[in-house]
Amino acid sequence: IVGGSVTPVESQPWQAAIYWKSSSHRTAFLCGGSLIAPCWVLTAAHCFADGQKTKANEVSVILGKSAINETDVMSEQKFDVTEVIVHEDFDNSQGSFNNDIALLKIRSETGQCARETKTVRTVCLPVANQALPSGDACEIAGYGKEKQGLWYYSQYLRTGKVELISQDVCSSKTYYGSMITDNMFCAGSPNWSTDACKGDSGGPLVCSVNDRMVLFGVISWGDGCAKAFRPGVYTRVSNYNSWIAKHMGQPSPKAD
Ligand code: 4AZ
Repeated sequence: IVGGSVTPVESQPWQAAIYWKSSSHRTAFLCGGSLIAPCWVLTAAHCFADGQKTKANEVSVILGKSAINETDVMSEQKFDVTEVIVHEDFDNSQGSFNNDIALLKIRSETGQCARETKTVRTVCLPVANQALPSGDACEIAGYGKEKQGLWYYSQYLRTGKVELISQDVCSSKTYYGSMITDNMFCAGSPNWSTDACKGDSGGPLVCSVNDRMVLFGVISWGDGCAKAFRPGVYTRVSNYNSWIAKHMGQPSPKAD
């Protein structure tokens, strides 16, 4: 996150840290994610597009983590991944990421899913096709870079405030033009100071609705970080309610 501030994981308790265990048994930080149900983390498809990284047994997840290089056994919960479900229509061939969404099924060594604590809890999903007005303020979080070009990631979980940008503005020529599909939306800060950056992908963009934090976006892509007219681009989660329900093995919820 560029331009944000360090935050304890208690304020983003759905934040997941996703790791990749290579064949040489080295563990590397891969992406962010969000806990949407006790056994399920929602993240970005492009984190696993490498083919190589789609093997569930090479992926692990830690919840409740405030510092990326420190282990706090009291607040963290560690999981293996039993399923990596990448969206069937994920497409990175048009210069952007369309349908950049994936689900991970998590299971602890003792066969459990996540337990709710002060540092670990699920985030709400939006109602299907729910969209908020442009200009509404939301927040993003992650362990990604604090500036484009730095060779290291943030040591601590950070959060930043961004405002929703209308589809018309973001797909105008001064912004991203035709790279923006209906499955994406843009968000940035008015002076371009705050943005997601490398390493934040897969993580949450949450907005408050009736005093509940709702996961409207998955951090997906952008041209650099915190550049003028190049806001962060997010997967529009409210387009995927039935995809999520189908893959979590639940009947799709009725619209109210
Ligand atoms: C990345 O490389 C990335 N400024 C994520 C978000 C943004 C740019 C790059 C948005 O993971």
